[in-house]
Amino acid sequence: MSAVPQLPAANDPDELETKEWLEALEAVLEREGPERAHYLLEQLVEKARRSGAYIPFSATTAYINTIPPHLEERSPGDHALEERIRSYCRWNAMVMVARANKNDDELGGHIASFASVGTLFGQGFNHFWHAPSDHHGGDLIYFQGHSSPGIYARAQLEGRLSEAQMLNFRREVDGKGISSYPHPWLMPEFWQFPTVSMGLGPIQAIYMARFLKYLHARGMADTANRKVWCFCGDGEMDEPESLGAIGMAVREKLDNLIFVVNCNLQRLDGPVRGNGKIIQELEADFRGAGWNVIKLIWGSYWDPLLARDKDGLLLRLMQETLDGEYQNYKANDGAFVRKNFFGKYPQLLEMVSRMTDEDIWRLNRGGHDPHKIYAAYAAAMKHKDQPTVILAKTIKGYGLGKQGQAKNPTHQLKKVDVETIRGMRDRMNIPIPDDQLDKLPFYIPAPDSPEMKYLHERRQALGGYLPQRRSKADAPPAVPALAALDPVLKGSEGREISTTMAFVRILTALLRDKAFAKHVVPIVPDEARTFGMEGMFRQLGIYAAEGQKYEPVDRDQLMYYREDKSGQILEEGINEAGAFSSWIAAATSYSHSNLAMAPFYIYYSMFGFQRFGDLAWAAGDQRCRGFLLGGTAGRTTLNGEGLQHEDGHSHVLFSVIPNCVCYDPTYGYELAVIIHDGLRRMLEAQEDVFYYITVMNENYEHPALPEGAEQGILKGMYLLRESKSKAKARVQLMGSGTILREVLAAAELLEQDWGVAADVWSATSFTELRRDGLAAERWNLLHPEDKPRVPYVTQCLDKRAGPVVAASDYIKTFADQIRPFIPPGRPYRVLGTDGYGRSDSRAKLRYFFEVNRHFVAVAALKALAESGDGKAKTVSEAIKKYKLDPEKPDPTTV
Ligand SMILES: Cc1ncc(C[n+]2csc(CCOP(=O)(O)OP(=O)(O)O)c2C)c(N)n1
Ligand SMILES: [Mg+2]
Repeated sequence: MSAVPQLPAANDPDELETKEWLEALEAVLEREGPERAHYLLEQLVEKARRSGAYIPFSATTAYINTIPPHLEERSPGDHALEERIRSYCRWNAMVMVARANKNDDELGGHIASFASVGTLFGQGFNHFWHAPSDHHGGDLIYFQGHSSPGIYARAQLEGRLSEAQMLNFRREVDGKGISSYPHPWLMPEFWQFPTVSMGLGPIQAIYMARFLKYLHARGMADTANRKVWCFCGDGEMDEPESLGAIGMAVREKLDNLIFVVNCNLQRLDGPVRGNGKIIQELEADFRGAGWNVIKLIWGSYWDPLLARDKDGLLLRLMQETLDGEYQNYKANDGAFVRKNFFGKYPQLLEMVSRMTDEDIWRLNRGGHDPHKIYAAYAAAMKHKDQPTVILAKTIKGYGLGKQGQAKNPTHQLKKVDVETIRGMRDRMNIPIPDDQLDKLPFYIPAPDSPEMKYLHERRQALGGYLPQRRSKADAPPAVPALAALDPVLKGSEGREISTTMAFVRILTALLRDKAFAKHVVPIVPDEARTFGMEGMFRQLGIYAAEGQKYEPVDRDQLMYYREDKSGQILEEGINEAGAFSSWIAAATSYSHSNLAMAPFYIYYSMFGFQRFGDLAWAAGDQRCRGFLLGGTAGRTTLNGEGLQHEDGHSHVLFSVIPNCVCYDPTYGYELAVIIHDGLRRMLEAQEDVFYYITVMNENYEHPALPEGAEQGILKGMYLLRESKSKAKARVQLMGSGTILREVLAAAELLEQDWGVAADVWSATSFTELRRDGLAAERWNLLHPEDKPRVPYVTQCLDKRAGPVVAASDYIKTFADQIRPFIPPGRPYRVLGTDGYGRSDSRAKLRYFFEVNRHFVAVAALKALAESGDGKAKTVSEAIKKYKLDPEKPDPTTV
């Protein structure tokens, strides 16, 4: 059969002429090959266009396999044994889910999705996916999350999971079970990539493939033969993240990336595109973006029919038939398909007249045909300069019979009836006798059976078992000593700088350490100039796979925009989700490439968590190690940018991620101590934490590191200003970020204007303070008779008298976190920036949000009045003196 689909036009005015052209093409194809044919066609189209013909672009091809049978590479495997292994995996996956749901514990799980993707996985495991070994860095596989039961089933066959673990599917609390979906947090030696929040797998896989190229280009690792495979559902492709970065994969020529979309035509509720064709739609999306698209629609049983389809009528029917109809066929039987599919054209009914209903039922889909899958994978492996997507047509609930196959509710099927179980056993030839079927036993062949030997042989040939995850890098780089950051620790020496500038200085200092420098990965989303990092363009170079093929406009300047094949900076453009995915790839490099890196992703804090929150959660799950710098942070510190820029809550949002360490520092030395300790924890101690640190753009003078402050900085608070006043009335003021400076000013006012002694604490992290307090409180609850542990906040404040007032540039919830740990009987008053931001000067905004020095002072006086050390009248006087309007609107309402 020719490689060119010969779909007849509906109304062909001159069939003979058409035939002649097609024959001419056929001749070229035969004698000179497809490349020449392609060239001639392009010339024809070009000529027609230039002569004024309107030729609309079509990104789709006929609804048949991209690879014609005669070009299929044959699998060298033992097909019969592979089929046995696949059947055992399908069976055991079903058993695992069904048994987990035998009781009424509602544990859940999915059978139908793995049933559809099982053959696609099987071929990967048997022939394509390398485990990390001495000869290979290991391929990276993003498994479709909710098909995890099938991955477990295979690991059980391989002897990597015990029956007890399988029986404890989704029962993790006692430590014996296995997780619902791929979660590195819960199974750190097994799963690599959390994929089950749909769309996050595809975008991460793209950036991972690019990161492997980056490591290679920089000479950090040999990744030339490593591939990234991403399996996703056809329903999943509706997530914006799934398709959002496919253009980048083309620009970067990611031929190490293979997407496999499991096109079972269904999602959770029903068909993905009942009225259309998802494969055609995705073909257009990917082909239009420039991907190599391999459609894997029909299985081998169709080949003879298609070969006989000389006039293209079968092809036409395939094209006309909607996904809703295709789904319906597979939920019925051969007779139904004969009547409703072939029956649409008498010639086609005739074509299949000698086939039995069983024969018709056996006409398989490409995604269930191991030969066709092998051919598609082999072609994808060889393809150069483009990423490949394989659009594989499958059947949801494949093999689940009348109860589950291609039915709309099949996604959630977890309790299988006796008929289904018996049917599966028979269809898959599982050697379990009738009288044991109700026990739903797993089936594991004997260790010396041909199947088991083959299974292990195949994995040994590919370097070991998958999935597997590395928890530590073998040789992380030595972190420079804290003294390396002296330029920042010493203070700004009279100059006014921002913490963002201090950060850039810290980065610069780290880059001076030759051995360490190459591990630093600066990542920016088109915001380097905002943060004063443009100097690094020239110094480090911007990674560009093709180097710089043009003369940059600013070439004559010191800090010109330098792109380089081995550039170190990842400049991601206006794409926070992509830049964050890039950071994840770098922050998990210790695991996937045995190479510890120190990624610093700096971005507008407002376009942080609230933009990529679910990816941040996935970053925690996969034990990322790296720094996130929320730049130009704070509701009133980034003054002019207004409502959609001014961040007053990112700290609250990040505080929900258990392994994300959060800081809101004020001074360069605080930042230096925090970053240095972060490097120590993440690179040297290899702790599975990552950091969220806010940096600001307000300029002021920075003092030098006070002696002995390091521990307090890291724990979350330290005494910054001790009042020399002998006054009886005393307050404890706390502040973070730039608002700490308002707090310091308030302390002066309190002493000068009201004779109140004010100690000031720099609260580098209300979040870490709360975590410390909660841990102590929890321990005390469970050890009621032991000496109680005292939260760090309590320890600090116990030593000093007076009510406590805290202020930050974030919503009140942020500082309020430590309320339970304020020593008993001490009033605690919190100031924060609740409400929508708006543009104005910092001074105006701080008045508006009631976090300026005057409000801090008034709040302190009010707290003193309440605790009996002051008078309400003094508060009124202060309000008047500082010209605070008592009737001003509540900032949360305007
Ligand atoms: C972001 C997100 N939204 C919703 C879900 C819940 N969910 C899990 S599987 C599924 C349907 C998946 O359909 P498809 O991608 O076609 O995969 P299939 O099971 O058909 O292979 C849904 C809605 C999820 N896991 N993630
Ligand atoms: Mg689907």
